[in-house]
Amino acid sequence: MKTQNLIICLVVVCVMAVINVAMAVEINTFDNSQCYIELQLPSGSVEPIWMTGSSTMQVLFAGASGLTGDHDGDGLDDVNSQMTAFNFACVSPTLGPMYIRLSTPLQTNGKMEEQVNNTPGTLDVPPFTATGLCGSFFDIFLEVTMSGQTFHNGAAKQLTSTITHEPPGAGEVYQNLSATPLLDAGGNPTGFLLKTTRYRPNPPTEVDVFNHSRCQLQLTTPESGVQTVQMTGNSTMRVFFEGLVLGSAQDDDNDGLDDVQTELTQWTFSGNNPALGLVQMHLSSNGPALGGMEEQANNTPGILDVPPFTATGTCDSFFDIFLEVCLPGQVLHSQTPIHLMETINHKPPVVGNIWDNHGTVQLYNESDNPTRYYVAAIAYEPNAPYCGDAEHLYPTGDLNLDCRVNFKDIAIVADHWLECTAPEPECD
Ligand SMILES: [Ca+2]
Ligand SMILES: [Ca+2]
Ligand SMILES: [Ca+2]
Ligand SMILES: [Ca+2]
Repeated sequence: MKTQNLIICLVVVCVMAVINVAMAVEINTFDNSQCYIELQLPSGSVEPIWMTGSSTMQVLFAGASGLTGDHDGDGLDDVNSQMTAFNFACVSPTLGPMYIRLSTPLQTNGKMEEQVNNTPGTLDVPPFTATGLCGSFFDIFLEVTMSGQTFHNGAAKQLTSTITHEPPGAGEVYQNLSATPLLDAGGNPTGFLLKTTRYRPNPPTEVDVFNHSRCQLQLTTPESGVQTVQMTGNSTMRVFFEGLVLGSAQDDDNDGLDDVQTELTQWTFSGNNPALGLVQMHLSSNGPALGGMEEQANNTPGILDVPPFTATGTCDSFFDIFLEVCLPGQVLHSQTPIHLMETINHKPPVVGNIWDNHGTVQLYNESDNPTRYYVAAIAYEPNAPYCGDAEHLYPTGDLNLDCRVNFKDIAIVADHWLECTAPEPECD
C-alpha cells in the first residue's frame, strides 16, 4: 500500500515536472492601453468615460510560443489565457477621479481559439502562421473606485475580440455591450451599471518627450498679491490613436469631427520668484492629466486632420491637469483640474504652441484644507526654444554655454591661464 502510494506520488511529481518544463507562459505587457466605459449612474443618466493605463495578459502555450492543441474537442486549437494586470484611471466630470483594476480575490481567465485549423498543433494566427483569425475573450472581475468608494461586478464581464495577431496588435479591440451591475463591498446593488466597455490593449500611441518646456505660472497669494513665476522643465504627452496606424482617429463624440484621447504623463517645472523663492510644480496624484484633440474640419474621415497625418488642418487640444505647487515650506495641490487649451497646426506641437488656462483653481494644503492661494494663470509651452538649439547656437567664446560671452567666460580663461597640455617640448 505504502509502495503503491509512493509510486503514484512519483508519477504525479514526474507528470507535473514534465508539464512545468513543457508549459511556456507568454507574458505581454501593454504600457499604453485604453479603456472606454459607459457608466450608468443611479439617476439613470449614462456617462461616456475614457480611461488610460496599462495591462498585462498571459497566454499559456504548451512549449514554444504558438504551440497548443484542441482542448475542448471542437477541432480548433485553443489556448488558455489570463489577464494579470488591468489598471486604468480617468476623471469623471461628475464623480471625479476614477480607478479600475482587477479584483484581487478572483482570477481573470480567458481563452483564445483559432477560427480555422490549417495547422494542427499551432494556433492559426500571425505570427505563428502566415494567416488566420483568433477568437479571444477574458472573463473579467473588476474593482471600480470612485468618490472614495470601491464597487465590483458580481458576475464576470466578458470582453471579447477577434484578434489578427497574438499578442493583440494596433487596432484590436475587446468589448462587451451588455449592462453589468456594480455591487458594493457587501454584494448589494449600488444603482451603478457598467454598460458598453471597450478595451484596447495596444493602440497605436505616440509618446512625445519635451526636454525643454516652459511654463509661466501666475499665483494669487495671501501676502504678496499676484506673483508671476517663469518656470522651465520637461513634459511628456501621449496620444492614443484609434485604428491601425498613427494618425488614425474616429469621431467618438458624434459631432462629425475625428478626435483622439491624449494625456500628459510627465509635467515638471521649477523657477524662482523674488517674493516666493523657489517654486516647483508637477502633476499631483489626485488624478491623471487627461486631454483630447479634435480636428476643426473633417476632410479625411478616419484620420486626424492635422499635419503630419494630413497635408493641412488644425486641431483643438486640451488637457485637464491636477497640480501640485511646492513653495518654500509648503506643498499645495488642486482638487479640481485646471483646463488648458491650444489650437495646433502640427502634431507634435512646435515652438510657439502655448496652452493657456480657462478658469482658475484654488489650492489646498497637505491636510486638504483650502488656502488663499489660487492658480490665476498658466501658459505652458511644451516645445520651447532654448540656448544651444539649432536657432540659438552658442556664440564663439561662450565657455560656460549660457549663450552669452561675458566675464564668466573670462573668469574661466583666467582660472586656466597659461595651462598647456601639448606634448614636450612645445609648452617650453
Ligand atoms: Ca478547440
Ligand atoms: Ca491550428
Ligand atoms: Ca468628434
Ligand atoms: Ca478626419
